[in-house]
Amino acid sequence: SIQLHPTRMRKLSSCNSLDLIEPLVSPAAAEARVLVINTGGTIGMTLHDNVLAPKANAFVQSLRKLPIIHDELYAQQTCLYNYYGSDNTLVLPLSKDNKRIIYTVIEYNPLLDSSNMTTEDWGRIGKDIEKNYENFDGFVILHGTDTMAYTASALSFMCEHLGKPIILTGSQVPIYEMRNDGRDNLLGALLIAGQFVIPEVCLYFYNKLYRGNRVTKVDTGSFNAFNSPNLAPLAIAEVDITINWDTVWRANTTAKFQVSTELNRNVGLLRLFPGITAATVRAFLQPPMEGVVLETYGSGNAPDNRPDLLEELKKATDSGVIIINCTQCLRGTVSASYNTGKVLMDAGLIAGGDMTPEAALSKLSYVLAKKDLDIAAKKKMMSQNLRGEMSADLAGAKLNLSDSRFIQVIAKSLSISCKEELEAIRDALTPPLACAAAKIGDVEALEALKEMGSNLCLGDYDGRTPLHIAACEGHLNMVQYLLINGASVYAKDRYGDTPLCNAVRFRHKDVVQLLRKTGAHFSRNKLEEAGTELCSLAASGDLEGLEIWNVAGADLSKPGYDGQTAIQVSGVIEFTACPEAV
Ligand code: ASN
Repeated sequence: SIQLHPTRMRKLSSCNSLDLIEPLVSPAAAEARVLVINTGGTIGMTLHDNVLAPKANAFVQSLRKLPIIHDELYAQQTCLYNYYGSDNTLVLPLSKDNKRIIYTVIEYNPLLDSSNMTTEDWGRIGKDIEKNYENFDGFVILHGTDTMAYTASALSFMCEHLGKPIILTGSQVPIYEMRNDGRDNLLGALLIAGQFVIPEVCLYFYNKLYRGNRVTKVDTGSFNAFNSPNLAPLAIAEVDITINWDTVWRANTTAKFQVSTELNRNVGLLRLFPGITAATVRAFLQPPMEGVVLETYGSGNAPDNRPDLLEELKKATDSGVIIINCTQCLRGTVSASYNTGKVLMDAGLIAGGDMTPEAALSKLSYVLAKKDLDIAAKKKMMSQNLRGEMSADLAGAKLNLSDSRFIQVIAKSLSISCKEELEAIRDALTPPLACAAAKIGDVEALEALKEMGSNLCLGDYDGRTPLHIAACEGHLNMVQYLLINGASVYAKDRYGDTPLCNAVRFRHKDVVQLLRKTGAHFSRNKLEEAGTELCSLAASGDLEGLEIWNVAGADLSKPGYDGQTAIQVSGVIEFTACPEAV
């Protein structure tokens, strides 16, 4: 808990109303400091000529008169104004948890209707937070509701390695009116920012705290104006303020907080509609466009009978424009369930998961501004979960190990924390996960596992390595990937089988050839015992089987248990020794 600032304690002795201090300032009275940045919005608007517009230099004065928002007596008794040297520092009444939240309001000039916000304004907010980061426990941004979801999303990306709460709020009705939602919203935001270390950019509205990059404005007339369709609120303020700590996002670094104000403005949102012309799409994708969020139908679909459209998209992605596929639906994720979705992936689009278009757009703007990254790295970053803006869809994967998405999801979600326990879980989980990825030939999933530091040579509970599994399934590219990444051709499972034995058993000639090239061979024993098996293949006329054995290095002139060789049994076949076998 934060104690009353010692310097202020000292100053108290020179305060005029010293006689009143004693009962209020006990050493246990914890204080927290919050910086409020008032950027504008309805919360501070008044009517002019019958329309609402921001009113400058009036906000703090009116807060001062609201006892639920400011405790003037405490301020006087503790010399608040003297100490902070200005009258824009106010204090909330004592909270239920015995905390005093002292907040300083800075007001932007001009105050903006949020429809007037630009990326420069986002940068200004970011810089002001950075400048004051160490002096405050939390930050509240007063902002118009119209573009609050965009600002919240953008700030979530711009604020790197964030460790303190930044909460955007505002209102539907000005705080100056009798019935308004501004007071409650401001109060809730201040209480949370001052009392809970939620290291995220959040949005607080109508008793709920949301992750900022998950919200969208859904109502023009209701106090319940925001919705976070794909993520439950981080906190609910009812009788008590209940924080959903399991959902709170944490940066997995020890790096220092910084704000990246570089944003790329050559980005755009394009909403598909039936009958959209290729000319419209072409015009939209013209240079200098660098990143586009394509708002598609349903689970990420577009017409698959419109080669003209698809060609425009493909041309753009080929020339380096990053296009993110996000759904027009309020809730849910894009997935490759339909051919109408697959055609977009084929055209080079990146799946946006369940990101809101606001989050996807500001993420693009942030990622595209990274000068030290090449296009491949930027694309990769766009498909990664940077600040909790997209879900790991565990439910959709139905906890099925043969679903490649599940493996990727596990890999990704395990890598978001740096705790030692998680490393232990990773080490325990990754061998079977790598085997499952090998089974379905999902090289990307294996890459994800490798990136998080997994050893791809480890075997499962039966000692079966990913290479064994890939050899059984005949996934040539997977075998190749594993070999390049250090898998051993000599690994034996609990039955004594090597990947070569497996590839022969399931008759994957190309895999056998590749393993042989890498030095795989049957053991002397196995070669000794092979005669009988070869004879039985010969007896049933199984030429393919014999050929595989031959490629694997078996000697067809080895006699079986009765002294006969496979060649004698079949009578006709002639095999030349496989070149790799020599
Ligand atoms: N037009 C206002 C704004 O976004 C709407 C609001 O704040 N409720 O600034």
